[in-house]
Amino acid sequence: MKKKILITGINGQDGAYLADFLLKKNFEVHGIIRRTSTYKLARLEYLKIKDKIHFHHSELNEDKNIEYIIKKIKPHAIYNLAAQSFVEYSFSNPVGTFNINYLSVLNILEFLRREKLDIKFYQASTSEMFGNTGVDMQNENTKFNPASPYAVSKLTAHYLVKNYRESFNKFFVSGILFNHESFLRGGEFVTKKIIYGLTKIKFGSKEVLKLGNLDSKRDWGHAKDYVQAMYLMTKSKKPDDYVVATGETNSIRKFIEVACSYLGLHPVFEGNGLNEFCYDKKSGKIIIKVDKKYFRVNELDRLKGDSSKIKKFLKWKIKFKFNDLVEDMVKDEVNNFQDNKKFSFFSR
Ligand code: NAP
Ligand code: F7E
Repeated sequence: MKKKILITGINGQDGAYLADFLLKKNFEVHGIIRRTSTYKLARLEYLKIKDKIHFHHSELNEDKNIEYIIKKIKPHAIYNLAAQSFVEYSFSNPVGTFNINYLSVLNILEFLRREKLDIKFYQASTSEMFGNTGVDMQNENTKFNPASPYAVSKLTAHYLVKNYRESFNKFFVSGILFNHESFLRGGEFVTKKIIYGLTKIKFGSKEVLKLGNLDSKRDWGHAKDYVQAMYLMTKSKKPDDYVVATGETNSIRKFIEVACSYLGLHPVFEGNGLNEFCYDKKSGKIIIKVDKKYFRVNELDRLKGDSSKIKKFLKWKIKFKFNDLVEDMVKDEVNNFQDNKKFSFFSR
């Protein structure tokens, strides 16, 4: 009989890639989705796996419903990927963010403990928990200094998972994942926004792409590599927390330059701060402008992860380096444009 897996947030970027990965490993994949007024299964359709998944309906904070679903399926493992995952939005809705990202996690862990259910639990922790650290590379021993309500909500959930593991001898783990991207990334996140916006310009749009802080730096990897790390953590003999990152950091400006190189655009940046803009040397047209609207109340300036632990103990390997990631995102975006923008992952 196939082992059953339950994924919350299955129609998000990571949920879709993880479901695809686990189906290929012959697991029976169950996923929780919530009802929305617009169609939301595009990622699972893009990967051609929608019909292979067993769907269950619930908001993550509908405690009784979630408990019912877990009891009915009795999965081998739960991957908790559902979250209010947009950092910027968490400043305007901290209560909602905390509700989903922390309280819902507490309810699931408490249910597993109370009911003595022997189910492995994976929690989607994040490099945002580090905040501005002042150290070159962040690893499992780096002090946390969260800089947004999102980061605080994730850090409290992270500590909860650790506390339950240590107090009740449970197989509960957290992956501290640095930014990971793909064609399936939500349209509000900066990498997708840049690639989509520049591809649109390449295909003839006169629109100017508006962005915020071009100086902030992130350690960007590919979501396909990172879902493999999630699986390795749940497969390992001993439950533990691991940092997952590429070890390379780049600015938003650099991301734009590399994306332009794959799209055949020639970006030239001029001006400073809020007056900075970028034009295409070949056409002379302005393609990007900095806009105050996209700056954050509190910014996390720079992230660079040290993933030696997972590489050493779980033999995790990276396939996509920074340039490979950008190239892959551009390739898939261009294909989608040529296919009349069949797939869309924009929430607003
Ligand atoms: P994502 O694309 O935003 O997906 C999040 C998923 O959570 C979506 O399917 C969403 O459903 C679901 N969700 C949100 N609120 C919910 C609720 N109240 N009830 C039920 N489902 C709800 O995020 P992702 O990039 O795949 O990330 C997956 C997880 O990893 C998240 O927990 C995120 O915080 C964390 N993380 C991400 C990164 C990264 O760089 N991608 C790095 C570190 C950690 P709808 O589609 O219906 O909105
Ligand atoms: O911002 C800057 C922005 O929204 C990255 C989530 O998956 O990764 C993600 O969080 C940087 C920030 O991702 C725009 O100020 C400039 O410095 O793409 P982002 P994030 O905030 O790093 C972590 C690991 C998670 O856990 C989260 O769930 O880009 N930036 N201009 C901009 N950002 C956005 N969104 N839009 C802009 O126009």
